[in-house]
Amino acid sequence: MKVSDIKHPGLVAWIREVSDYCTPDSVYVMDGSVDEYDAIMQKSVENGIAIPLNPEKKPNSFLFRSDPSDVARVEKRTFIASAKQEDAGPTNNWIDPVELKKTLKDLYRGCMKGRTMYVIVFSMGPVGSEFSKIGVELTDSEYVACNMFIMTRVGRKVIEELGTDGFFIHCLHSVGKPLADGETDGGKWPCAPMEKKYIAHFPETREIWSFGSGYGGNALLGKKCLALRIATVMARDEGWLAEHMLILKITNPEGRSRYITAAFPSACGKTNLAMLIPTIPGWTVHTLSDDIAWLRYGKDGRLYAMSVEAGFFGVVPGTSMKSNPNAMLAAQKNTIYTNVALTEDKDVWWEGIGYDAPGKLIDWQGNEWIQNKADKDQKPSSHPNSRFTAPASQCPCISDDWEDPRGVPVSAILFGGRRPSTIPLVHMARSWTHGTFLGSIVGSEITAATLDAGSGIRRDPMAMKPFIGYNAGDYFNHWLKVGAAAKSQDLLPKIFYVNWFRKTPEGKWLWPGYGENSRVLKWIFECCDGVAKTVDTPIGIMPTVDAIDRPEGVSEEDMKELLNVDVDGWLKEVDDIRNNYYPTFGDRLPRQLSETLDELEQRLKKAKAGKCCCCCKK
Ligand code: GTP
Ligand code: SPV
Ligand code: MN
Repeated sequence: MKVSDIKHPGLVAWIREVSDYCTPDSVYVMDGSVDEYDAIMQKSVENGIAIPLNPEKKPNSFLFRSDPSDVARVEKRTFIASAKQEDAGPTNNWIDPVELKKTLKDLYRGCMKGRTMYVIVFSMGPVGSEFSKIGVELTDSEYVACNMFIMTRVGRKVIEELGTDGFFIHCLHSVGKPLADGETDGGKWPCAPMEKKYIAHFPETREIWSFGSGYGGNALLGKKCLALRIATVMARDEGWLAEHMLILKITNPEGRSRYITAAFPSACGKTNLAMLIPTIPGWTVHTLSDDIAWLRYGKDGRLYAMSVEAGFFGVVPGTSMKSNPNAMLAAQKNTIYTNVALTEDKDVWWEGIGYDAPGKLIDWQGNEWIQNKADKDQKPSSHPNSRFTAPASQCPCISDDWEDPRGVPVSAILFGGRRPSTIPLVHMARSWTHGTFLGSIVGSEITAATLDAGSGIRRDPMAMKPFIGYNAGDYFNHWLKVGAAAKSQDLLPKIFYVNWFRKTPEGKWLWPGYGENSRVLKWIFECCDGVAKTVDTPIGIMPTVDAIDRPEGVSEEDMKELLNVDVDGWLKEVDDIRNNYYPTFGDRLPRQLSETLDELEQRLKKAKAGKCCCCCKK
């Protein structure tokens, strides 16, 4: 399509302004057709950036290898440029928006020379849903254009929906590598050096300016930039929630379903839980989203979650027919692989795929790689953050209502992270406020190798630390306000804190995880029905030791350990929250949260003194 096919004067003017400034060789408006996708991908193949995979093994699929400096989101180079610094808050990098725009304009001048500028008109959420948001990404990257085609709804139908004066979020992106006359990428992934990368958000004007990175959430601007950072700001203003959550449907043996959302930090198991195959007979799970959910009240007063993406950008290493067959099957065709290894017969391979490397490989950096199991220090063939991009519709367990424009009514919200100790397998909040408190203290324990002086835990509130587009204290307050706006507290989802990552002192998993997590989902389902076996404890409502059937390999002792209330561990936790964590929010921290912390401490102290009224089963 051509720019003259667009009937929205505001959009046309912006496209002209950007193309005059960034000086691409040509401008191309995506219509969203498959032929167009093929043609754009072909261009990457000709540039040597994309490698077509064996059509008998992975039909219509391609491998990209990025630059070693451009392999993941870069939080250090991500900015919330609100007019006032205090509105960006303690969890964000801030630069004055006027200054940042000036810096970026200098970088953007002429930055698309030698390239095509793609106009991607996209919808986050099903096209036509009153809850969806339209964005327009202008990018000089074929990789981004093809990924956006899979991850979002793109092209003609969205352009029609936008009409002549519809609102859209301006998303500007450049890889930051202009080409000299006659120069090509020559097989080298284009990007700018780290100090020139900027992932910039202007929340008041709902704009995103990204420069210098072509990878993932830095460049596919519909995902973390729009559907989380900018969306959190819109959600605050409009009374809803934009969250880093999967959405799943779980159905019991009688055929009754409930919807559950879950927020875990990056690389902590959302894709795996969303596509889980229950090990308990008669239960099934279907997927609606593996990363992002938008939640708002329906007319019936219940909270509804809408899936906003159209594809999965999933972590590859560790994915196998054993750990996540649904993800494996979703990524068999029409898939983009990034930074995995290539086999001699042009298939892909990675660590944890479930079988040995077949012969000589080319690793993610383009070097020959032969598996040597004796060498425990061998560098992996695939980058730990290598990813697959696959259409959600190809997932065998996709839920038939995943594109419902109203979303689905949520029964339970789960928070979780990697916590080798202290946090039990599961506990339930007493109320929405208590649940908001639990979300606010989510953390993932980090290894000794990671530099994070102090507690050894990276707090990641609601799994949203890198994605809250405004002051995190205000965000907590917004959560409380949404809860208080419920027609009745009984209509609200119940909130749970889960932890699949408990370890023994020897460092072995105490809980097998993956499909076995269905046992915990069953207990959560029963809690929603009001029939679960529960016990009141100082930290919240927990399963009795016999409430959850034990998986093979988990002894009764293990189960007791998994469900134990570690009073001393929790008192340390309280101490860390009170002294190191909550003070970072200053006077923006809602009073209800510090009161909930006080209450928790009192309950724990009572239990320690042996005066606990409720749980002391030990
Ligand atoms: P993002 O896409 O980065 O947001 O990640 P995610 O939250 O979707 O994480 P994902 O499901 O891709 O899992 C990340 C890693 O955690 C993989 O290596 C998984 O194998 C591992 N993992 C997932 N679920 C479990 C579990 O229940 N137990 C254990 N031990 N590991 C798990
Ligand atoms: C995450 O980091 O949470 C992801 C990958 O889902 S990215 O899209 O790169 O943000
Ligand atoms: Mn994610």
